[in-house]
Amino acid sequence: MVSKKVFSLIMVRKEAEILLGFKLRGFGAGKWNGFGGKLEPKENIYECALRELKEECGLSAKNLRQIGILDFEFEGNPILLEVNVFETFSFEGETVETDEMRPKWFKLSDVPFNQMWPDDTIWFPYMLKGIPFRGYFLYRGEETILSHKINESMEFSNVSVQNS
Ligand code: 8OG
Repeated sequence: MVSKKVFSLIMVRKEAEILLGFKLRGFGAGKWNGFGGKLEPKENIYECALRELKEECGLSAKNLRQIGILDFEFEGNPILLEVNVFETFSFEGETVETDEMRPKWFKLSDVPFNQMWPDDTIWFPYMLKGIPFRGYFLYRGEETILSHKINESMEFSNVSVQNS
């Protein structure tokens, strides 16, 4: 039987920089990535994104824009992953290193793609141009993309965050 796990991923941005975290443990350890994690029971995907951002790097986002959905399949594994990708340019707090992530701002010209998930090179250009996207990737292990497709998507809805 095929089942699906749902995740959030937030990209925190300034005009010419992006905040990434070096993942210190768990799935994707040793890679730079945005912040996020698995949807918990009784929360929606926006609550999940906000909670994970706060837990992993100490920042509170003041609004979130969903920019994409990525579906992942891993060869030989019946569990599909759905990653809901958000961006924010509006946030509060100071970044802190946690036991899971070491945050660092990168210039957009200096994003360390060779130490990131290989699919990131494919969907970052959509994010940077402000084009919503929907992608599918079939992986062998964590480094090889066997096939993929990516398309422009309809706009997703925007949320402003109250009292956070
Ligand atoms: O809870 P945990 O840290 O294990 O959640 C995994 C995080 O990694 C979650 O934010 C979703 C994200 N993620 C994947 N696959 C990929 C991928 O291929 N590229 C990027 N950029 N992020 C991914 O699970």
